[in-house]
Amino acid sequence: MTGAHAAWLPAAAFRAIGSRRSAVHGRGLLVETVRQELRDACARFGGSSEADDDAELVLTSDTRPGSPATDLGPEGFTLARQDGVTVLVAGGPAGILYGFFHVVRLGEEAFGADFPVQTHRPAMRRRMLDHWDNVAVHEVMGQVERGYSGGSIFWSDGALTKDLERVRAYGRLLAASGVNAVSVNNVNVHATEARLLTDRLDDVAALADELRPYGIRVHLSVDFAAPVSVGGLRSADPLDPAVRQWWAGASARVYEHIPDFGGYVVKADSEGQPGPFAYGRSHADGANMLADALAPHDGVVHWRAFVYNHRQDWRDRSTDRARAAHDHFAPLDGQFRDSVIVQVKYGPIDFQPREPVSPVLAAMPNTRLAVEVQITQEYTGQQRHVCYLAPLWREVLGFRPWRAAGAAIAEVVAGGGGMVGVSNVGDDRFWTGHPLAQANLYAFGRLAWNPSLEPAAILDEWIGLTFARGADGVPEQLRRTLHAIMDDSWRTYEDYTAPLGVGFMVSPANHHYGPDIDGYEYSAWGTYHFADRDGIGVDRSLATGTGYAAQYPRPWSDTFESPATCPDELLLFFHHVPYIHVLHSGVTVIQHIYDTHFSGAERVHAMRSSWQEIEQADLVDGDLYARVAERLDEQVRSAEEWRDQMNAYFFRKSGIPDAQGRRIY
Ligand code: GCW
Repeated sequence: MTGAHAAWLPAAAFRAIGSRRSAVHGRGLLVETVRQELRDACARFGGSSEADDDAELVLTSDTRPGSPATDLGPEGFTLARQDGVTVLVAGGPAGILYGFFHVVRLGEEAFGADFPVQTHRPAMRRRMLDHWDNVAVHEVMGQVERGYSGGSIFWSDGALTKDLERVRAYGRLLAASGVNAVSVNNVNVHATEARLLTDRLDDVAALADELRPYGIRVHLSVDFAAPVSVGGLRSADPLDPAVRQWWAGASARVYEHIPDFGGYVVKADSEGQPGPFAYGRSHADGANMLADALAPHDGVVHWRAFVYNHRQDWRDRSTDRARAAHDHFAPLDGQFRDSVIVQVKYGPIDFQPREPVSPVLAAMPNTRLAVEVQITQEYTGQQRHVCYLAPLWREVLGFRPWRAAGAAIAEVVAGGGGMVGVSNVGDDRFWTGHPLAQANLYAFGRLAWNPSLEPAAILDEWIGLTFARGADGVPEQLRRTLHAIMDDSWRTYEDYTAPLGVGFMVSPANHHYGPDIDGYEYSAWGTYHFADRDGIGVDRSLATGTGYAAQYPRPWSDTFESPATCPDELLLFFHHVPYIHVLHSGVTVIQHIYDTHFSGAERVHAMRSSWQEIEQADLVDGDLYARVAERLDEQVRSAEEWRDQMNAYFFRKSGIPDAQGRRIY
């Protein structure tokens, strides 16, 4: 493996375990993985990994029916101090694996005399990463669609990567964060990638072999039209018996190659991808057909709800992209097979830094739902900007569509399809381009495992592991500085980009980077802000707008319906208001725009200064320091560009000066 950064598993993180005597009981692949981990750690730090009688750490499982560990499920475990020994009892081999990495995370703490009993089990059974990786470099999208970390770690030059060690190291990192499923190709399935399902199955099997020892199942994005594009049939109609038979045969072959294959991911009738609409069939027909093909093998279908008209006429004010997923999917509730997971983007539009939580997540009680987030920072700074996303995801997971009366989103998806994140990893030495973006990948896994973790606490774990040095752990100054830079970086990003939930305003060039306020205003994509000389925002109320607000259950539909009750941060998503509209915060919309853009850009300057202090104190490796420093320079430049374009644009539209008389161009 070509010198990849250790991320959150540097050797130093294994000191507490590696310097002790330990024993692991049990058999099977995952237990062997842990055994090898222990051996490696002990070889480095002088402990012993086969200390049967005098172990200080014992890892075992208890799968007898009715035992407390079994009740925790196959991935759960308890951890306790018993007579001076730290004992981990898991509900199965996977629990030993996750428990082991939990002990790594705890370090010395796990061996303290007053260590309290802990029990852990994942809130969500499905914790999945989608890679938008292409096997063959795509002429427009490159190798990784919306990838900001170099090429794919799975594919290179149209073939399987030669660096399978790197794939294994990735699996190891993911297991240590809690992820247990990976889809290895782009949801936009091009010609070469469609064949992963057929004559290129060996490649997928090779990836599965590397990821399996870390408890990760491999999934594939498939072309809904595969019976035509690779199967030579004339139709892909989901109700056509020949088509159904084709999928059954193809799926059986997949399982011959990969017995623990996870299932299919499908983007259908979306942004030009084929789907059941071409045959006059519903999305339930399409998804169920695939579910039936996978049923004998216990696989699942992740069917994406990201379906909308991407050829809209901007003149047409009656079509609202935000409504689309709910309009298409809510009426289908109850029609999907149990092995279909409807995968819903967290917001109704497209991974903007601020969107309301998708109402689809509250509209399908009889369907297994997964919430999809974007770890790769397409709209949040493209791994050139520091933008720690856990606070955003935490808000989504904690949102209660029925207020106190009902479940939070985390509970809605826990019993169904769990959480899916679009991966931010590439073949870059730091995995994620921006080294601090590793925290987003780590936080994704941790939140999918336990959605009630605090973002700052997750960040603290990540810092403690990633920057572990000698026996003393992480220098306090480094810890403090990283929190200062990262904790609120999402809100900072929100502040200097599109205001109050209105979204987009990014460059419509294929990259989506940097400000272009009217870039999408007259486009076909359905993402408009409607700024004129008097005001800005999209009227999505039921009374006078597109009616989107009414897609929420009460009382949220009422809350969003009126500007008087709509939360400030979403005001322009739901309403078109005058610039002089006074927010709940007490300032006008126009003054809010000026204030947040000045203060946001200023905070980015402060982030850069904080980072510079790290160098003076020599607290991180030189190349990591330099990579972050270079990206912070770009973030400062870009935040100033955003600030100046936004302020100038809205000053020119409104003619209203900044109350504080700051410089507007
Ligand atoms: O955010 C948009 C991206 C597309 C992506 C699409 C999707 C994979 O700009 O690149 O396509 O969403 O989620 O399917």
